Parts: sequence; C-alpha cells; structure tokens
Amino acid sequence: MTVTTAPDRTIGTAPAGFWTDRLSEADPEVHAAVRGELKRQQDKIELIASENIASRAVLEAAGTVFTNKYAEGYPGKRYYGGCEYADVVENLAIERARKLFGCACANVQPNSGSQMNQAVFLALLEPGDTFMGLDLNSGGHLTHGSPVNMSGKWFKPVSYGVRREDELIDMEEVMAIAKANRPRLIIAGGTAYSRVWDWAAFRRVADEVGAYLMVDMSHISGLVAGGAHPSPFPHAHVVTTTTHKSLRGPRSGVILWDDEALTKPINMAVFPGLQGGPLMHIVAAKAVAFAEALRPEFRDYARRVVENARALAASLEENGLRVVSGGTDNHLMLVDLSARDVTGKDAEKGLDRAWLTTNKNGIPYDSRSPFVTSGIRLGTPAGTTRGFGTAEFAAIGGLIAQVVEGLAKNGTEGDGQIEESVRGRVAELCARFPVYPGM
Ligand code: DSN
Repeated sequence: MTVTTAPDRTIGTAPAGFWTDRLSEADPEVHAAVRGELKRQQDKIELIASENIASRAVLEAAGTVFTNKYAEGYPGKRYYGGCEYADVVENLAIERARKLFGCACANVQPNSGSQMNQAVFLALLEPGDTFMGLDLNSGGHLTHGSPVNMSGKWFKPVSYGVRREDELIDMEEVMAIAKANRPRLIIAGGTAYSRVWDWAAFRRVADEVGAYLMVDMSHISGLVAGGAHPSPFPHAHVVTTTTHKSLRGPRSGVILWDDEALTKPINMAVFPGLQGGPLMHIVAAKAVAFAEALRPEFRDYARRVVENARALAASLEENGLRVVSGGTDNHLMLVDLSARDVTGKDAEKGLDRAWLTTNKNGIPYDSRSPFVTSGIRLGTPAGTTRGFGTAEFAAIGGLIAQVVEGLAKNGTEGDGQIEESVRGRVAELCARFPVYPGM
C-alpha cells in the first residue's frame, strides 16, 4: 500500500519554540509596540479621515498563513504550485468586489493605493503623456501628478483646482483646461475634497477630448459601497480605490472596470508589470472586508458617517471655526485656522496632546508650506465605527474648538488646563464606545 499522507509534525531542525512561541515570548520589543498601538487606538479619538478600525475578522485574515504563499499570476494561471487556496480567496475577493461596486471586472492584487494608480498609468499611458488631476493644494493626491511623485516626473500632469470664492470644483474650468491640453487620461477624486463628485460631468469632459476617465474613489469608496455617495459606474472607464479608508478593510488597493478590452492591459500592468507575488493574506482580508460591506448594516454605517460629518462640521462652525466650502457632503472636512492665526502643525500637536488624532492639511490657496499649513483635516469613519453618533461628534467639535482657542491664546504650547480637561472628556467617550474590547 502506498502511503500518501504528509509526514508527522515534528519540529525537525527548527529551534525549539519556533512553531509555538507567541509574539510576546518571541519578540517582546515588537509585542510591546503592538500593545502600545492597540492602547493608542482604544484610548484616543481617531479623526484622520483616511483611517478606520478594521473588524477582528479582517485583522485575523490579514494575519494568516497566506503570508507564506507565493501566488504570482492569477487564479487558475499561477507560476507556482500549491495555489488552490490562494485561488479560492482571490476569486472570492474578485466576485465580492464586482458585486459590491456593480462592475464587470476587478483586480484585487494591488498592494497599495500608489501601486494601483501606477498600474493604471502603465496600462493606459506612455511615459510623457499628458494627464489631468486635482491639484494637491486643492485636495488632490501625490499620485495624481505631484512633481515629486513618479506621476509628475515621468508623465506630464496638468491640474485643475477649486474656485477661490466657494472652494468647489468648477466643471467649466475643468472642460477648458482639458480642451487646451488634450490629456489622454483625466483623474477625478482626491484626498481632501468634501463635496459630491459629479462623475457624469467628468465623463462629458473626457469624451469631449477623447480621454480615459479614471476615478480614484479611495476616500469615499465605503460611502459608494453603502449608497451614501453616487457610484462612479457607469461613467468611469477605470476606478481605483484603497480598501482601508471608509471601506474599512486591510491596507491595500483594488482596480475596477467594466470594459473587457481593458482586462488584459490592466492585469498585465499589475502583474508582471509592477508587482511580483501578491500579498495573499491581504487579498484574503480584502475578501472578508468586501463581504462585510455587502451586508445591509454597512449601508447604515455609510449613512451615519455622512450624518456625523455634517454634525461635526456644524459644531465647528457654531464654535467659531471656518469649515472649507462651508460644510461637507461626505466623511471629511478641512478646517481653516487662519482667522485664529493657529497653524495646522500646532493644531495637530495640540489636539494630539488632548488625545484627538488629526492631521495638518493645506487649505485651498494656503499661504503656508505643506509642512506647516493653515488647516487640519477631520473625518468621521473611525469614530462612526466605534459607535459615535451626532451627539458625540457635536461634542468633539466643541472640544476641538477649545484646544484651538488655547493655541490662539498661548501659541504653540497651547493651554495645558484646557488640554487636560479635554483629555478627560475623550477618556469618557472612549470608555463608553470601546475599540477591540478584550483584545
Ligand atoms: N495618505 C492618504 C490620505 O491620508 O488621504 C492618501 O493616500
């Protein structure tokens, strides 16, 4: 009789403990940093608009044995053996992404937002081609043509911005810039634009000049998935999104499209064009996150993210702080601190001392450098995940205004007493809405 079972599970020549030691025993220093990060997330209020709190199931999938597996290629056509389970999770991720966003095709292998956007450039453009994107100073992204990014070094970016008077994108200006420059690709989407994107209007511009329309919906893809922002389909030729922002998955990227003619160029651009072996543990975690976003509760989550952002913006304005463009339609807002003569840099630090985590951010037509800025960017996805509602976000708006007032009065140092009292309020809120209880 032939024996076909695997050999017994002895440790072989691996050092004792190699298979069994937990992180706490194997590497106390890294373990301590992980525990510190967990406590930071539990005890502080996360207001960075691009961050969220992934479910335990997503974290678990991201920490699985798929980290050991090479799976270059695509399901059914791999360059390595032993890919039967890699195929299962990648097919699940693809099918769920297609269903979630209502499109025909998906590539779930990009490792990050930058790589997904680079892959679209590689698929659709030649070096030196002209493309259009939202200016970084108006809320665009590095990969949409910043001079320090590959998109700005190897291609010819032309940017559109927001109007000075109302801080909104002017579609007539977008059309005029497109006609004057005849880009091969137009990118809609950004990282600090708080209003609804008119995808159909962007497609009209793209059609007028014969360009591809690429929508980078990284910030708002959770809202799109949950029906709280219009979908870029059927308007966009290609849609990219990171999966860890409002979508609440692992850190990663995805490319979506409808036209089968784009399948080969896009898939070839991701692999072998840019990437080697996909991060299969993260592909598995993406599949889990997409299934979560397909549940009815996620629609409620997306609606509450927007409702909470409106409550936060209203509270900031009631407390004397100006919100860029007068409010928000999505999950984020920019707060202009210039009237208080407080920099974004000082505000980020002061708020951090008060256990409110934010990021400094340039405002449109900012006179300060990107390292200093006149604003901060705030978002509600993470707070909404932990259970905050409009009352909590209205209270947070008041706390932010108090810390800013301390900075306006005392300069960089802020007001220690105010910051201490805000820390107390933050601690109360965090205790009422725990993150990863029992972890
Ligand atoms: N860094 C991200 C953000 O904070 O918006 C975009 O990649």
